[in-house]
Parts: sequence; C-alpha cells; structure tokens
Amino acid sequence: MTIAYLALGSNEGDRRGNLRRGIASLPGVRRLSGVYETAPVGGPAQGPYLNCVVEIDTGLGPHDLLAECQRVEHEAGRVRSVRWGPRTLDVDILLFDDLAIDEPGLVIPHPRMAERRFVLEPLADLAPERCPPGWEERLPAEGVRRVEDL
Ligand code: GSY
Repeated sequence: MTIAYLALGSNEGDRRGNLRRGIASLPGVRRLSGVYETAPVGGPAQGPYLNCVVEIDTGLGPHDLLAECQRVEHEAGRVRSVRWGPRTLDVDILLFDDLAIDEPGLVIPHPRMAERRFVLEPLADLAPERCPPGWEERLPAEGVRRVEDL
C-alpha cells in the first residue's frame, strides 16, 4: 500500500458540498486537513476557493489513481473549459510515497506545490515533514485563512 496526498479545491457552486462529496468518493481516505478559504491564484478573475488536502492509503498505481481523481472531478460536474478557470472540483496528486514521475499528463511530486500556500498550508496539517523547508516564511500568508472543518 502507498500513502499519497491529494489536494482538493472548489470555487464554483456548493464549494463545501463539492469537497465533501469528492472526499466521500475517493478511495482509501485516512485523514483530512483543515479547510482553507483562499484567494484565487492565476487564471481569469474568479471567486475564492475552498482548499484542503487528504491522505489516502491505496493499492492503486499512480496512473490508476490519476484516473480516479479525474472520475471524481467529472462526477462533481467539472467541465474543462477555461485553463486555470473556476471549477466545481479539482483533485490533484501531490505526493505518492517517495515516487518521482515526469510524464505528459502526470508529474509527481506536483510541479507547483512548493509555490502554493493554498496547498502547503493544508498539507502541513497532515504531513509537515513533506513540505519544503522555509515555506512559511517564503510564501505570503495573505489570502489564506482556515475556516470550519468538513
Ligand atoms: O490548481 C488548483 C486549482 N486552482 C486553485 C486553487 O485550488 N486554489 C486557489 N487559491 N487558486 C487556484 N488557482 C487554481 S488554477
């Protein structure tokens, strides 16, 4: 079995419900981070996100896990129209044990996680040792606040 960390984000529709239903439909969820309301990073003008991270214990390989993440996004009604645009649910693989993989469509560790406070703040709730050193001082804290847990 593999311990993996997945980042979830939603800024369209019932954001909390999207996160809840997505987590309920992911395989092997063991632990949930806190929930953070975060200012959107990149893309067109859009509303704030709710972000969290889950720890899963899975027998799937990384490609099958990616397919599961995409299934869960699809079930949440996600339509891929605008790149970096608003979405009902985004589910990204951050870490998959210590695996490093770099293929078209699948890069692990997630290539932008070290620059995203909206990912590292919830990841640090579960696995601070997996966050890059010094991230708390390096990344501005504005626009990220913890809200009520799921
Ligand atoms: O990469 C995930 C989708 N996304 C997010 C997000 O989840 N949270 C915030 N705060 N900004 C984002 N921009 C994109 S794209």
